[in-house]
Amino acid sequence: LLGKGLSDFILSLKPSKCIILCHHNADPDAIGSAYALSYLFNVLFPSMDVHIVAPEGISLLSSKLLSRLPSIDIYSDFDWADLAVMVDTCSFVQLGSISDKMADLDIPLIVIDHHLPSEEVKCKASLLIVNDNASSTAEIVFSIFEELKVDVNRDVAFALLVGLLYDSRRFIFASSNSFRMAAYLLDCGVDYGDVLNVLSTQMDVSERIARLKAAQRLKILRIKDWIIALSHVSSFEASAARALIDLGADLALVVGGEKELVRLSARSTKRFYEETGLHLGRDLMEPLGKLIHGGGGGHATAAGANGVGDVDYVLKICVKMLREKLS
Ligand SMILES: [Mn+2]
Repeated sequence: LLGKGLSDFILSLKPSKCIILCHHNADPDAIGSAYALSYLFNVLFPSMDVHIVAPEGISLLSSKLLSRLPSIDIYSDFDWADLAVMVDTCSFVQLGSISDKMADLDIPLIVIDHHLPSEEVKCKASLLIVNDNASSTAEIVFSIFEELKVDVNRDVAFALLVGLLYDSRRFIFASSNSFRMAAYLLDCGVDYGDVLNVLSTQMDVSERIARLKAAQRLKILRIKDWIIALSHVSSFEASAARALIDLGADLALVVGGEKELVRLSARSTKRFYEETGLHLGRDLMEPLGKLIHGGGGGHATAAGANGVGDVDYVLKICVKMLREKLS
């Protein structure tokens, strides 16, 4: 039993100061989970001091989440503690500036995560609460509340639901347990619209203009049954390529950069990769990078290259290679 193990372990230690550690650029799952845990610890161990430590800062969405919660200090370092709890963080490297300090520190360490811990963390941890089937760390933390029969208040419910939605990518990676948890948290009085609001981001104006320009300058090419979209922008070529995929292209090639130095960003749908076997990094961007006296590479459906040449030249070579590969 996760929760019982956790509370028994802490009770046996009688710590006076606990730090809850979050990974670099802590995301809403890490921060939501840390917030909920600090609440839980305050209820269960009122004499224990609890500090949330995010050594490499928190993400923009996390600060939006925090602005909706009762004010709580987030520290960037700590001088002393006699218990450490690492949330949503599976290696010490993710702790950035305090990673060495943590690796050398000799205090009990509890790890709560939905990623499998690194060997180093596994060796160091006194207690591992890890479930890689959980959608999020928030889901694990919620199960601890449930098991220990500690009521979540509306703020904790809000923080956990934001964490769950963020990491499950709004229920794309979710189990029946995730839905049960969400239903329970909504019944605590959380407004679902508010949760979605925290997670919605307005894209930067220059990025939106780049995407629109990519659409305006679009050339459409059919190779067999595939729709290929070609375009160029001065910056945000990767975002523009993603946007063209959203518009309906099977493959998008967008050149970015000024004058002779160019960057090419390629994106394809999963279906394009599955049916053609064309790996954008290996089959297209790597050889292209060499041809344009630069470099290239990447993943199967997302890759890039940079080098020398103008927009038309680079796209022409790329399309020629594409025709050869697809025929
Ligand atoms: Mn997570």
